[in-house]
Amino acid sequence: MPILHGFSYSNYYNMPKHALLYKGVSFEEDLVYPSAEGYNKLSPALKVPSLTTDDGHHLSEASVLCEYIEDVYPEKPLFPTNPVERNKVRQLMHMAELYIELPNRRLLSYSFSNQPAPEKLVNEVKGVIDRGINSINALATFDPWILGNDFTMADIYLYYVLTVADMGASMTEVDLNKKIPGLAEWRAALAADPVSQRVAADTEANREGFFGYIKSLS
Ligand SMILES: N[C@@H](CCC(=O)N[C@@H](CS)C(=O)NCC(=O)O)C(=O)O
Repeated sequence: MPILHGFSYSNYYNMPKHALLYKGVSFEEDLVYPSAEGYNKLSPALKVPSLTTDDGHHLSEASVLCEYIEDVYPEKPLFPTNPVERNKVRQLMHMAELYIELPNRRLLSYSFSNQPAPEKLVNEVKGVIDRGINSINALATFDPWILGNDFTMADIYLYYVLTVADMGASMTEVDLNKKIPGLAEWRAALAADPVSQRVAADTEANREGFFGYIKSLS
């Protein structure tokens, strides 16, 4: 049985977790924070999530785990078979990560400590998010899923990226729901899914543990 390492408050952890749950794969969860002794053996970059495969190999980086899960558990596919469509899914995942997740992530420490972020930083972040908005508007149909009829890994990826975008939004004042037509309805539909609800409940259950971990670092 594969073991998913990390903690539920991590939006990156929740991406492969949602994929495993969606596909009905049995897996173990190992609650671990990146500063744990020996974690570098699971993730050389000391990032959550990481995964130990059935045969004992350690993999890390959320998008890589998502691809691995698809390769090893092809039932209930989350990537199309057509190469162009398959790459559109990957394109959307990359764009969501590079232009929505990562800029907003630069504001997380300010959000966690309730401190205002420097204006220069907020402006830099907003510039990158604009690219993300244009990219998603160019590719997504939200009809009903991001790329059309089939629910894909891009749906899972963007859904959890938005968790961090929500935290950044208090500082950037960028309302993605207004800037990306269809996003709010799509997000509500996905939030109602039992897998999303299970992941959300686990995230909430880890809130105290996660903030205790953050406190222990300072
Ligand atoms: N590129 C990594 C990023 C994952 C990431 O940033 N995870 C956070 C938790 S949400 C983490 O481990 N942070 C610890 C740190 O940066 O030291 C991935 O795709 O898995």
